[in-house]
Amino acid sequence: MKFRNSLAGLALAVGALGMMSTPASALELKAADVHPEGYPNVVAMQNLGKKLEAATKGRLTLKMFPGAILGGEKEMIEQTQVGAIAILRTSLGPVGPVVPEVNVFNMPFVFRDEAHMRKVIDGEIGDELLAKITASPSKMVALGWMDGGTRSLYLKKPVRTPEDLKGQKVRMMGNPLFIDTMNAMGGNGIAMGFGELYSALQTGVVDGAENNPPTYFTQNHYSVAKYYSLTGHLIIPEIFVMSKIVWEKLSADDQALMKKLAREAQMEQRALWDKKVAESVEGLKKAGVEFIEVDKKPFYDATAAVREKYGKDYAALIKRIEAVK
Ligand code: BDP
Repeated sequence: MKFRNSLAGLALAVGALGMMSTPASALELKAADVHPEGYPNVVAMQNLGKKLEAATKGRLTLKMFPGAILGGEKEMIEQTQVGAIAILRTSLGPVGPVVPEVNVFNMPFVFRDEAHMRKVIDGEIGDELLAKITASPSKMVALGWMDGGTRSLYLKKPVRTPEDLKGQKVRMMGNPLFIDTMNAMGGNGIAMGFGELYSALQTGVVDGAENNPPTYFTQNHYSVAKYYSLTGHLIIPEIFVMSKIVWEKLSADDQALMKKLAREAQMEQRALWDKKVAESVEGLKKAGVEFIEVDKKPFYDATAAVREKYGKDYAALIKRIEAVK
């Protein structure tokens, strides 16, 4: 008894003196993103980390691994599932093969525009989808959404109609839904990791790709494919998830704190995103990229079978998405 009391007393004294610089429960969370330092998603996540550190007095910290140093999104999802990555920011695209229900958000032209997408992810449908990911066997806890803007085509030649895509090899993210989308739009969809894309464009392994203005700009893809055809065929939200293995190590209070900070990060990224889109469009124009207005209707019509194929099991959910005004 005496011994225990003196140990407790010692622990108290050491704690009060602030000498326990690394308490046993300290945890460094490894976070990852394919985008480079300075990109809105990366900045929002780093700021979440700073707030987390402040709120827990350094007990929980976040270490960011940007620029795909831990691999492409498919590989990073796998690392998150086994707990090697604690927090991952990823497009919803490569999550589709792991949690099929999220493919509803990955379908071509499922959102009318970005404002529609934002209303959906901010509201109850967005919450429900995050909960579905968390409840699935994916071993990921979905914390929040991020903005991924609108994806349009960029090729080495102007594309105005589905006919212009004939024979063109276009890189898509790794999800059969996107290959079907590109094939339906008239081209040949090629699944390829993000990291391989620049050299594939340069060497002509592919003729083009599709993405939002910030990615097209920051990855320098415009220097090897300068015709940006504004098809707007995909408006894919992005998510950030935590490894369930790591999540379960957190106390209920820490989990609640993470959820609160996640919502703040979602809103912060959005403000940064809008700025980044404007800067990117300006930078692309300055660099001589040709922005081509296209009639979206033929692309919308051409992809009806894709929405039918991937949406047929989720008809009620799609109706609810459409009803969000
Ligand atoms: C970007 C997304 C990123 C994807 C990338 C891609 O932000 O998550 O990895 O597209 O096309 O817009 O692979």
